[in-house]
Amino acid sequence: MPTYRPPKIASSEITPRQVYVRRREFLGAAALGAMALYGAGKASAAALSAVQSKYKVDDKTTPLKDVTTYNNFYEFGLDKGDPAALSGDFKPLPWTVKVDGMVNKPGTFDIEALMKEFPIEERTYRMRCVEAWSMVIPWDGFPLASLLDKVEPLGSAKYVAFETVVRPEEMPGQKGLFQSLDWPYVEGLRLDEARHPLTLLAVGLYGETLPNQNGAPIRLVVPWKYGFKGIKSIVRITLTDQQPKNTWQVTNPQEYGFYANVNPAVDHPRWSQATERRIGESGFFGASRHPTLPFNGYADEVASLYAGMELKANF
Ligand SMILES: Nc1nc2c(c(=O)[nH]1)N[C@H]1C(S)=C(S)[C@@H](COP(=O)(O)O)O[C@H]1N2
Ligand SMILES: [Mo]
Repeated sequence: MPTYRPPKIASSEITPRQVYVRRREFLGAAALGAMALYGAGKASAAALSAVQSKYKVDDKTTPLKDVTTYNNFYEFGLDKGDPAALSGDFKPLPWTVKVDGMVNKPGTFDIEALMKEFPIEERTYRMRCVEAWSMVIPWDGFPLASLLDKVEPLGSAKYVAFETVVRPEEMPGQKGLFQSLDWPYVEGLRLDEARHPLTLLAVGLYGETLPNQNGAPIRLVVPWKYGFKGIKSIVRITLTDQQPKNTWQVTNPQEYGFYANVNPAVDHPRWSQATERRIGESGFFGASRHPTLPFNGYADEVASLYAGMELKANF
């Protein structure tokens, strides 16, 4: 029952008065309670023993404080500060991920067991949001390919579909007075993209388990694509021969596509994608801007996946 659909634009770009007023009503006293809990949630972050990986960009990493307080996670609200402030009630453990569909060995896997089974690597990736800001984040995780190998995709599988948990009792954005997106949040990759060695299932950042606001306990990281492909708090992964739906394309197909490869040559209909604001860096004229690179700087590794494809049409 979507009672209210926001305009086809992120709240960071505009906050219509209607949304703003309803947000304030809905936050009310509950927000204060959640903020207190946030302190407790942070204290529960556990150290990870990760091995350094060769995947490491030289850019200065974004301060932890920015990585954990400037977030997009609409299940917890529309503003950048909402996920940190309102995710204190969320319980990331215990957790299982169901992997099913076109595979030989479907299964439901305990996340803590997977973290013991697969070596955890630390990889510093450039991350680029479709809203023209970016961060540089040291993620801890294992390649999605490791999990896919375990379930043995059938030869006929062509895509991988992902689904976020639905828990309105713990995720205030899922039961707000307004409906921002259709839940669950869903995403998808082509199977060759999913198997690419850069594609990571992150379970931590900066050497500690993932904070709730960053997608605890397990989220996708695909560094050559816009940030929205990085679906958080994953409960299901399904191998399929049909191109999966993805939440932002469903919400606004004119502006967001399936591929979402970072491309400075293809502007968003309402803003340029040529440069990006690097969060946590400030310059004399405000946050410093960096040129946006094709495939977010990962062209050498991934451009061949799209050989012969018209990238303007397949945005
Ligand atoms: N389930 C879910 N996953 C999500 C989102 C969301 O709203 N819900 N936002 C996406 C967007 S737009 C971005 S930019 C990244 C932000 O990840 P970060 O907060 O860890 O930087 O998460 C992505 N994954
Ligand atoms: Mo984003």
